[in-house]
Amino acid sequence: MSDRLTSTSKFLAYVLRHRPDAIGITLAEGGWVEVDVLLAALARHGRAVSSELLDRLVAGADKQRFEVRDGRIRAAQGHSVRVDLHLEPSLPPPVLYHGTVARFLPSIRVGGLQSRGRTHVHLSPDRHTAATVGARRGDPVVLGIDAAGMHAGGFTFYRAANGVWLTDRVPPQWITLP
Ligand code: HQG
Repeated sequence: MSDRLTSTSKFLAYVLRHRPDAIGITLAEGGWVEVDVLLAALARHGRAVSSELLDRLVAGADKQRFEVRDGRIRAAQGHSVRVDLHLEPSLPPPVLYHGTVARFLPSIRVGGLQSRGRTHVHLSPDRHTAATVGARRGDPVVLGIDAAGMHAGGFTFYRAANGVWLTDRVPPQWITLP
């Protein structure tokens, strides 16, 4: 991605996940906003984005952060503002992965994985993706999650449009620590 695409993608993720008020918009049910309303608000706040650039961002191969449907757009996941994405509960693969860093392990050992500032804990379908997520914070550590066991134990899983798996929390007994 070009620098311009990357910085715009990050700013849009910030607005649509965390701070819609930063450009004076509110998110509708499901976290959606009209594309026209979004583009006008971005322009009003000195962050003009053309609809061509937005299309390239949404189609962008890298992270699929956004979903567009019926002239509306939303972040696929990662929210801290309270939104209900109306995702259907899904049967997870037997094992999922979580990328983190060593300094969090003592606390994860005790408290399990918690959603922290976001609405859900984020889990990856493969080790490589999890390592990339962990590497945002330092030397990555990949944890295995017994998703089959959790699911059998009554935990609900959701698959976001971009393949990220979401669940409310992961108690320590379901985590394989290094
Ligand atoms: C850690 C990116 C101590 C957890 C990625 C993580 C992802 C604990 C951090 C998405 C803990 C939360 C989400 C506990 C969890 N004690 N630390 N009990 N429980 N943690 O950013 O999963 O670029 O909210 O290990 O690709 O890192 O934004 O979650 O390190 O999909 O599109 O607390 O963000 O996507 O950090 O990343 P985050 P995450 P984007």
